[in-house]
Amino acid sequence: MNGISRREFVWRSVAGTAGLWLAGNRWVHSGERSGAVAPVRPTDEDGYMLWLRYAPPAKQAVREYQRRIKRVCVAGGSPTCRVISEEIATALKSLLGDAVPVSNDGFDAGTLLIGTPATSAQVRENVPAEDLDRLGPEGYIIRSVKLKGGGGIIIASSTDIGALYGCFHFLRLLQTGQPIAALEIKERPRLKLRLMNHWDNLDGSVERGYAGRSLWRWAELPDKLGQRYVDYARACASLGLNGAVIHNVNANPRILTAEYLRKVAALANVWRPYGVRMYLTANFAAPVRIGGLPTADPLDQRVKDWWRAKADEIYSLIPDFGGFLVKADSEGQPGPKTYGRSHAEGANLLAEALAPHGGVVMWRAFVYDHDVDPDRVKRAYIEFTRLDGQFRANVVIQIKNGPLDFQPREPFHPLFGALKHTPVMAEIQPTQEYLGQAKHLVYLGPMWEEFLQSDTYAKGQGSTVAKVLMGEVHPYQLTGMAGVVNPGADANWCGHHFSQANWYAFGRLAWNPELGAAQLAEEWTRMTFTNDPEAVRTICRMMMTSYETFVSYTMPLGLHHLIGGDHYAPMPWNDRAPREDWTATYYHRASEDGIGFDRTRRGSGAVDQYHPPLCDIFDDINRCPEKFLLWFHRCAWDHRMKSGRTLWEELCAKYDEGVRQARELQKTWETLKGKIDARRHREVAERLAIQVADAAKWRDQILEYFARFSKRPVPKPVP
Ligand code: GCW
Repeated sequence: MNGISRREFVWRSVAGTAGLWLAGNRWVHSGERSGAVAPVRPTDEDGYMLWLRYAPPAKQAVREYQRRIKRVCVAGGSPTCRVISEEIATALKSLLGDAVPVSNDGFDAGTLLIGTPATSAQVRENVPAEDLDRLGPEGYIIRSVKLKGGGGIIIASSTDIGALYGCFHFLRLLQTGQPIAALEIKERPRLKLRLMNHWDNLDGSVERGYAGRSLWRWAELPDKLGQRYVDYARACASLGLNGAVIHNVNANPRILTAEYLRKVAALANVWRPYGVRMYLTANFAAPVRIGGLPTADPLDQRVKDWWRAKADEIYSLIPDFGGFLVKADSEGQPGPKTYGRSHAEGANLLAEALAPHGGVVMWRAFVYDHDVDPDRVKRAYIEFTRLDGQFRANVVIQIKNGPLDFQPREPFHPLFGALKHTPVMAEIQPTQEYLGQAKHLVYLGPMWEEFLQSDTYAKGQGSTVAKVLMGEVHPYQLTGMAGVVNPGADANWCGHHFSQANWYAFGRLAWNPELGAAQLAEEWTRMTFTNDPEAVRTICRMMMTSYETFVSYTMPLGLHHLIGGDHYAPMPWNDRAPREDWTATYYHRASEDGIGFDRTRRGSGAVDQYHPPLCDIFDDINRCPEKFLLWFHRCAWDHRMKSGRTLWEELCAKYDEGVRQARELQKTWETLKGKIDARRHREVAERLAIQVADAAKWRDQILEYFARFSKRPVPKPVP
């Protein structure tokens, strides 16, 4: 971090919260400018601190916290306990204005005690071990207790990592100004695997990365380990994320060589105290490419032995290695099909090698070979439902939220709920590949909420995707959520300051997929920007409308894939690509008769991959939700919409509305000038200007193109 200590960095960069001034080395509320120290203008922030700025909330809340937290006791001496002590000391000093003593014993009135039954008699006395056991190794309890002369607070877990999660939860309460007088919080993660997925390459580039180069400096590893690796782990742990796949799914097999494994192990050592476990992507052809074998056939004994030895080697360096993520037989990646073997045979090969060490295989369902079905979105379902029950117990199928590819809006992937005997986990994409990348302000919380709350009807009403993921619909032993994430080497990690919210929301949803997008937006805003109630309301409103706004000006009414190679700009005319299903015309099929992909029973029949009554609803043009209309239906341009308008008129209106809403975002942001620090305000404003211009481009180019088919005039856009 440019040679400054983290503590110093906190002071330098945390300023700028509404109503707060950094006076010398201390936060003061405006109006409380003591004569001794001259007030300083809010300092610019670069966004590096993410949601861990620890800026004080409202004065009244700070006073309450000062009264209740006089000292901290972190029981235990493990590296994780040291991490807890350091985090809590930094945070409390920043939040409360004065250092709070942190030690490893003592529990009297005014103490915040953090520990486990193994490390603290007071935890044993006040928090029954059975209660903690019920919450599992990563769960925790935060409880107010009465003590002689006042109260105390206990953060307890059965493990140090659980205590760290509890500690971050507690700090979130303080950062967002919540009361802490009578705490009784019990938390446990609803999913086991909560993983960052980086598509980072060994040359430092990032596939679909929009925030600079890769965070992993391969040339410097394993010798040089900067503070940024630590801060990465802090950010992950603060959300409850417990692992990272650090290498692209388009995997270079060299990551599995001894040279790279040493580098990987060094990172794993940094992250271990934070509970962030290391995972790698495996190139299926590695036995040939780096092992010198003539084949990678999963049933060949030499291949089995090679993977077994490779797994042993990895675990000798990284004893808590998590496992492999595999993209096989997809977009040119090698896989078992080359040898006439199935995805199950491929996955089981790796699973057998990892099983003795407790590792897992996350096998991606992102496959779409055209010999399977003419409709791309049907292919993965067909391939994987055939194999249900054939996977080893330590295999989990990783499925993108929708059946195509992270489009602005897709119905949920029909594989959710369809696999009874094979655990599944969700893959979502905070990196915004198709959602404005790091240029557009698009908060994906509402999109993911829509996805997670979708009812699959797999076991009758209420079988939401969230419940499927939690193993409550089919009893999965493995559960999880992965995010194709956005941090890179940019100062603010994510390119756009608001893209940080997508990392944040993903992490929190991986902890509990039933959390609401609005709540997460508010938490993030308060911690990242300000606790000023009016500003919080304004920012949250912007965030909550931004997703629908983006859909409106890019691909409303179920349109999808209206892009070209960069996945950013409109390209509905794109009809040439190495594969037909990489064009835009394959999907929208616009002609003089109408527009849309017929996936009804008269068309590709994709509707029947959904459980009743969904298949019937999607199949019926009058009942299909209009947001999915052109995904499932081919409609005449004069098709009558619920609004009374024709489809063409509705399309024009949607695009125009999107542009207007984008302008609204920009205008609203202007009202926040002075309420947050100038630098972040300006940087967001610059991007909003790009967004507004792009939104108009999307509208104009798409409508002009479709007008050639509809033969109807494009209404004059609202200026
Ligand atoms: O979304 C598409 C991307 C590819 C990516 C692929 C995948 C890593 O455009 O860049 O490759 O999906 O998910 O495998």
